[in-house]
Amino acid sequence: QAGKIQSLNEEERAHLLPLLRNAQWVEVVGRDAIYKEFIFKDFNQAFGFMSRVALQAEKMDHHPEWFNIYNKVQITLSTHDCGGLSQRDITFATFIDQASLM
Ligand code: H2B
Repeated sequence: QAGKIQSLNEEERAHLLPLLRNAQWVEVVGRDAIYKEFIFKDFNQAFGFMSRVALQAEKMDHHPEWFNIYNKVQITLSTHDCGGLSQRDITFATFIDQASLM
């Protein structure tokens, strides 16, 4: 994590955004961020998922904006340090998708 964090360039976006969209992540309108909604069987499953994501967030020093009601978790990812999407968000989104399948 050394050095200044860079927002994704056009080439990286052209490559990565379609992959993210395939995984149900969408671009937030009016903001350089991505969003996905996760639905679980119940609150226990949702909160287990959130616990896994929270531990990883601390490890990465990269934190989600999220909202939970019962079995639903809505997540927005953006990198505040660069004012937009960075590779950290992509890496984190990939982790979050894996954590949602456990
Ligand atoms: N999370 C996210 N999503 N973006 C950041 O830019 C960010 C973060 N920066 N978590 C980290 C913490 C920074 O504020 C601390 C001081 O390392």
